[in-house]
Parts: sequence; C-alpha cells; structure tokens
Amino acid sequence: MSAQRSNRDEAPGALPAGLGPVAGLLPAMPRQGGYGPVSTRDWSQLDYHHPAAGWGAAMSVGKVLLTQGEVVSGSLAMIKMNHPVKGFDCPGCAWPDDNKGLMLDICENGIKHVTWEMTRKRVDPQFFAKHSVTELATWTDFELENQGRLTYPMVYNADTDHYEPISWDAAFELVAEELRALASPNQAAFYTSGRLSNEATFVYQLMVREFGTNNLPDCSNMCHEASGRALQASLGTGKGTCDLDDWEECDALFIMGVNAASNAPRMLTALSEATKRGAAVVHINPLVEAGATRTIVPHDIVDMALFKTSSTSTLNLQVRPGGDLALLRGMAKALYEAAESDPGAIDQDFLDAYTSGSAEYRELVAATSWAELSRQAGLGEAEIRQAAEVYRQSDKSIFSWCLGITQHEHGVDTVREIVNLLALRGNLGRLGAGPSPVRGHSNVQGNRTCGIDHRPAGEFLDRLDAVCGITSPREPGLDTVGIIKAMHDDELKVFVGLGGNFVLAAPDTIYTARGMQKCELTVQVSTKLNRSHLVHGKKALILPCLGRTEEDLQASGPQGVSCEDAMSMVQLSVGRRKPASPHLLSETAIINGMARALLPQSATPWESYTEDYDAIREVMARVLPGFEDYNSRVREPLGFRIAQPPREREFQTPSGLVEFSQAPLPDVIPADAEVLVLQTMRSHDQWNTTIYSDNDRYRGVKNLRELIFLNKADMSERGIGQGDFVDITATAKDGSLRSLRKYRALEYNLPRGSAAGYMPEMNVLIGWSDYSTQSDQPLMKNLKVRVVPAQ
Ligand SMILES: Nc1nc2c(c(=O)[nH]1)N[C@H]1C(S)=C(S)[C@@H](COP(=O)(O)OP(=O)(O)OC[C@H]3O[C@@H](n4cnc5c(=O)[nH]c(N)nc54)[C@H](O)[C@@H]3O)O[C@H]1N2
Ligand SMILES: Nc1nc2c(c(=O)[nH]1)N[C@H]1C(S)=C(S)[C@@H](COP(=O)(O)OP(=O)(O)OC[C@H]3O[C@@H](n4cnc5c(=O)[nH]c(N)nc54)[C@H](O)[C@@H]3O)O[C@H]1N2
Ligand SMILES: [Mo]
Repeated sequence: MSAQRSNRDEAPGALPAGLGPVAGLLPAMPRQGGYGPVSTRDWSQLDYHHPAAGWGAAMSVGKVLLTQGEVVSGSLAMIKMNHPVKGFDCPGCAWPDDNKGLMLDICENGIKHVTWEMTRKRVDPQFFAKHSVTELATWTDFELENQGRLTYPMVYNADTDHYEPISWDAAFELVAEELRALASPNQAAFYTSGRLSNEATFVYQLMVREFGTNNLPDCSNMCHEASGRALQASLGTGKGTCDLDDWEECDALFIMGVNAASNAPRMLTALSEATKRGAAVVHINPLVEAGATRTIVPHDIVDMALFKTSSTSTLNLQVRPGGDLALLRGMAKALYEAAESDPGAIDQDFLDAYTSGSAEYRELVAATSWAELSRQAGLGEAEIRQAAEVYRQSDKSIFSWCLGITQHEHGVDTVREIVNLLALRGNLGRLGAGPSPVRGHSNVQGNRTCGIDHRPAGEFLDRLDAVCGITSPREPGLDTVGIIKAMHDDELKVFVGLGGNFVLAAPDTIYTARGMQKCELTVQVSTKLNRSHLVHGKKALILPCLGRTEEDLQASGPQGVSCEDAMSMVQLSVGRRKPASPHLLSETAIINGMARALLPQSATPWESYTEDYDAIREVMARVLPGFEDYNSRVREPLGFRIAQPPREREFQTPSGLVEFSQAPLPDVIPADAEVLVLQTMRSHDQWNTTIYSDNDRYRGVKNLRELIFLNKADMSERGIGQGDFVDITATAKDGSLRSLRKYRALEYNLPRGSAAGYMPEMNVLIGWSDYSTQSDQPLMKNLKVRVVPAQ
C-alpha cells in the first residue's frame, strides 16, 4: 500500500468532529491540555532516585483507589486477583502469575487497572440524555473514562446528537441489518483489543468467518506482529518458548526494548531474583529505565517497609533507536572471534543437528565491519564485546523483548537475529534458555491462539470448517492499517470493536477518525466511555459488557473464562463481583446475540454457547491443537501450558530445522543530521489510551504529558532550553508532513539524535502508511522528526 498524502497542516476547523482536545495539533487551536486531567499546577521534572516499585507505587495505588471510591472492595479484590482456582486473572498485562507458593503476585499497575474497572461511578442513559455527543467531544479523554462504567446499550440518534437507550435485541438486529446490507462481508471489520477471553474470541472469529470474511484486525497488529512472523519463520511457532521455570534457571537475561517497571512490573520480581542468584542481566534500551537499575520486589511488603532494594542489572547499553540488529550481529561477530580460541563459544553440535543456514550467516557476519556495526548500534565496539562476553560466559541465556524491538521497520529481522544468536550457543529447546517476548494485553496471545488472525493458516481453517460445519473464506483479511485505508477508499463500511479504543490507539489519529466517520455503522463493545464512541459512523452503537472481575451468570450457572499469558499458560478466570449494572451482558453473550441475528440459518448452537461456556470449550478442544481435554485441564488449579514444540527441539519450519536469517544490516541513521528519531511510549501512569494521571513517576515528571524528551546537546544545538515550547514536524515515508505545536522540551538521558514522547497524543504524527513492510506494524518507535523552538 502506498499513498500520496498532503501536508498535514490543515486549516483550523478541519479537525474531524468528536476528536476533541488534541493538544497543540493545529496552529490556531486554543491550547486545551492533553489527555489526562488538565492541571493548572506547574509541571516539574526531577531526577528519580528511588528504586522501582516500593512505597511510591503504594501511594500511587492509594490515589487511584480513592478517586474511584473503592478503598475497601478494591483491597478485597486484590486478594482474589491471580488467586489459583478461586480468583480472576488480572486484566492488566500478560506477564504470567507466579503460583509457586505465592498467592499474591500483584503489582501497582494491576491494582490500578482492576480498580479502574471496579469504580462506583456510572454512565447511564440519563448521562447521555444530559450530554450531547458534540459536548462530550470537548471533554478530555481522562474526563470521558473517569465518568465510570457504561450501564446500558445505547444507539446514536443523529437528529438529537445524543446517544439513546436501545434494547439488546434491537441493537443486535441493527448490527445484523447493516451487515446483511453490505455488498460483501469484506466490507466489515471486526477489531479485537487483547482482553477478550479465549471463549469469546473463539465465538467471535467463528461468527466472522461464518459470515464470510477474515477482516480480523487486532491490537497485536500494533505490538507483536513482528515477533509472531519472525518466530514462525525461524522456529515454526508464533510465540516465545520460555516459561517462568526458564526465567528461574537462566544464567543471563538480555532485556531489550521494554520498560519493565511500568509495563510489566511483575517482571521486576524475576529480574531481582535473577540478580540475587548471580545471573547476569543486560538491559538494552536507548533510555535507562527505572527497572534497569534497582528495584523493590513488588509483592515484598517487608522489603518495602525497610526500603531494601535489590540490583537488577549487570550492564546497561543505550543502543541507538533501531540499532539492536547491529548490536546483536556484533555480539555474534565477537562470538565467532572467541571461538577461534574457545571452541565452546559456539555450539557447533547444535548448529549441525538442528539448524539450517548457519554457514551463510557466519559469512555475512564476517563481512560486516566492526566500524559499521558500532556506528549502527550507536555503541562502542568494547561495549558490544562486553555484552557478547556476558553471553559467552553464560550457559543458559534468555532474550526478552517488547515494543522497542518490534515497532520498527526492521522488527522482523531483529527478532530473527535474536534467534540466530540464541541458536549459536544452543540456547533453544532447553531449560533456562530461549526467546521470551513480553506480550501486552492480558489475553493478546490467547486471541491469536484462538483464531484472531487476518492471515489464518489453511490447516486451522480446515479444522474449523470440519468441526463447526462452516465454509471459511480463504482470502486473507485486512489488518489495522489495512482497515483504516479501506475506510477511506469506501471499501469498508462497518466497524465492530470488541474492546479497545481504536481511534486513539491507531496511527494517524485524524486520518483514522475521518475513516471511522465514513462508516455506515460503528459498534463498540466497551466497559468505559472513550473517544471511539464520539468519533463514530453514521449509525453507532455502544454495547456495555461485564468486566473480568464481575460475575457472569448464565442459564447453567456462573461462568468462568480462560486466558493465555505470555508464557502459554492457560487458566480459568472467574469474576465474583456484582456486575456494574443489571443490563450488562458478557462479551460472549453479546457476540452470540449478534451472530444469532446475523446468521438466522446458522447451524451453530449460539444459544447453547451462551448458556454454558463448557459447550464452547468442547468445540475449541476439537479445533485448536493443544486444547485437548480443555474443560478438565483448564480447571486444574494452575491451569495448563499449551505445548510448545520448539521447547522440545521440534521445529515445525518447512525444513524441520531452526532457520537462520541473513538480513542485510539496515541503515538506521537519518541522512539529515537535523532529523531526530522519535519513539512514542507509555508513561508510568497510563494503560495504553487510558490515562490515570499526568505524572510519569520513574521519569521524574509531574503534571505534564505534552512533552518531548531530548538529549541536552540536541537541545542546545537547536537553541532549545529546558521546558521551552517546541514544534515537532514528522516526515512520513511518503513525504507528507504532520505537526504538533507547543510541546515542552525536557532534557533526558537518551542517545543523541533520538527523542521520546507519549502515545496516544503523538499518534497524530504517525502517517497511516508509515508501517513496516516486514510486519505491517506502524512505526511507532521510529518517527523522523524535526524539532524547533515554537513559532
Ligand atoms: N502499566 C501499563 N502496562 C502495560 C501497558 C500500559 O499501557 N500500561 N501496555 C501493555 C501493552 S498493550 C504492551 S504491548 C506492553 C508495552 O510495553 P513496552 O514495550 O515496555 O512499552 P513502551 O512504553 O512503548 O516502551 C517501549 C520501551 O522500548 C524502548 N525502546 C524504544 N526504541 C527502542 C529501540 O530502538 N531499541 C531498544 N532496545 N529499545 C527501544 C523504550 O525506551 C521503552 O523503554 O505493555 C503492556 N503493559
Ligand atoms: N504511538 C503509539 N501508538 C500505540 C502504541 C505505541 O506504543 N505507540 N502501542 C500500540 C499497542 S501495543 C496497543 S496494544 C494498542 C492498544 O489499543 P487498544 O487495545 O485498542 O486500546 P486500550 O487503550 O487498551 O483500550 C481501552 C478501552 O478498552 C475498553 N475496555 C477495558 N476493559 C474492557 C473489557 O474487559 N472488555 C471490553 N470489551 N472493553 C474493555 C474500555 O472502554 C477502554 O476505554 O495501542 C497501540 N498504539
Ligand atoms: Mo500492546
């Protein structure tokens, strides 16, 4: 896909309706603050000297509990969270639960997340009667979500500009009518945000395929698409192969492109335990993030009281953005050199028995000079050699990574280079070693396993068809960037979102908003009010659903749902709380209701699926490999692990071997010295598009999100002082420009030539067509920008 797009500096007033206060976007727009509570207090930036987690975390949690009026029941819910058998799975991140004698492995952000869902505040039909959509569009995103839980299905009335109540049956009928009116099922898209349970996922994709399309975009098109494609090509699996046992056994951990303290806080426990046992931990990140130095184990109340910290690093390498592939290749080069005097440096037996292409890889590495590797990595040769030495001296190594690796042009090549390096020392398919991507949403991995895939494998569709008696479409569907384009080209007319906040999460906010507004119908299944309800199609529905903490009572009794964590563990999650409103339906029931209305001739027993989720799991057991005996295994106290063939050295690639990749070394240095490489990331106090506050504790920032972190030398070269207003202009691959005005420049310890700021505010800078040709992932960590003092 390529497109010529015009300059983004459009006249004021051209902002799509519903977008509301997108701070500083247009030159003549009044400055209205960003997402998050608009504060009149002064912002500040201090050095953060305290360890990650600990009492700062406890205080921050306390504030969220207070604002949501949930101090008592919030605390009780935490005790149930991640509790084997009786509890519910934390709806936060996908880090696995530590169930070895530790009932509570909770973290600050998990608690905030749960409390946010359990708020006492409600958005009911009276609320919508009082506030028009045009009015709501002027509210900040924090204000929208902070109104509390949605309670009743609502439909947009264009005559009054209000959302009005609608019965569930009428809502399902409206969806069915609009879908049936399409010229082709491919004119509809069905988005998933990664919280949807396995059971709901399975019926969702079944409905969509029975209807006749593979248009199943999901949030992982924006996070780990690159990891999935790379691991599939190299190892024959789309996932990491490690579990917590491996983390407990390894001698070295390489942590690449993840902000663990904020985004996977329970990883801090694993990091600190690893260092305590003497394992080496190498952090590879342009920023030295909080969890990369010292931490307090999140669950360790005694350590918190004594302020006892533990170290979490051996080595910190501040790599150039996108320079990871060069660093990894440099490590391989050092290993080959070391092998001349230490035959143990390379595991030749493993290479001979289990891999293909290692000789070619060796030649490629030999042909790349140290000077070029060091320049592209943005690190000295000595630093690269130091990392290689840690790797050489470790018997068992794990490489773990997240968005800092995947949201780049060469994300697939970089993940494959990680596997190359692991293979060189036989670190595949044995205890304490292997690739271990950090997944995002709590069930994003389960979504893929259970069929959310716009490019499904033929064998999966064959089994689905055979077991469910349908005829699935074989044509690949559209992904996230694909549907945005299709909306503009009038090829996509209905958008259904199972969770999430597509308008803000997707790249190119304005372009995405315009696309959504061109749709005939947009349907959002949600728990909280968000921007995607206000930037809607000609017709629009808000369908409120139960949250994971709430009791899901169906005809056969209370239901549990299952999720798969980042280490392939599948567990049952049972909510116990009274639902936020008696009118809520479970996601599974909503999907089955839509399916029944849409597919009246269907032989699929949608009603039975709603009455008893065991009936869904029964079918899943027959369709999905590794799900045999699903109903009994999921009820085992700690759930079960889906078999990972590469863990047993069974590589399901075409050759049956680990496939070495031979990617050319990418040039990641902008030709023009004025151009900075900007990454968009999360603050400590947010969950994707949900902003809890304007603070970013570990980076020392208070009351400010409309900021750009810059290197001191880059600032002075541009005549920019600490806290000055700057204008940021991004140049997309197609040459089009997008700007943000009056952001504050803050000095930060990051490599020269790089910059950082927050998603989702900065998504307006990402051209929709700026995605990797390897993974189709938007380049959210690699924007080419110019930063100048504000005009
Ligand atoms: N509290 C909280 N937890 C979350 C989320 C949340 O929003 N809030 N989101 C969840 C989701 S959906 C996801 S996908 C994950 C995201 O988890 P992360 O990947 O940690 O998310 P980001 O905040 O985008 O941080 C990216 C990190 O990569 C680094 N980085 C950027 N560019 C490069 C590079 O070129 N090379 C290297 N080596 N590093 C680089 C950045 O400095 C930063 O530390 O977290 C999940 N957990
Ligand atoms: N620039 C930039 N953009 C990014 C990223 C980046 O690093 N940089 N990261 C990308 C990544 S990794 C991801 S995963 C996406 C996130 O994209 P999404 O998953 O689409 O966004 P979220 O902010 O997680 O969605 C929040 C909304 O989900 C709804 N919700 C919460 N709980 C539930 C539930 O239990 N059920 C249902 N049905 N709805 C619920 C609420 O209404 C809430 O408003 O953003 C992507 N966008
Ligand atoms: Mo994600």
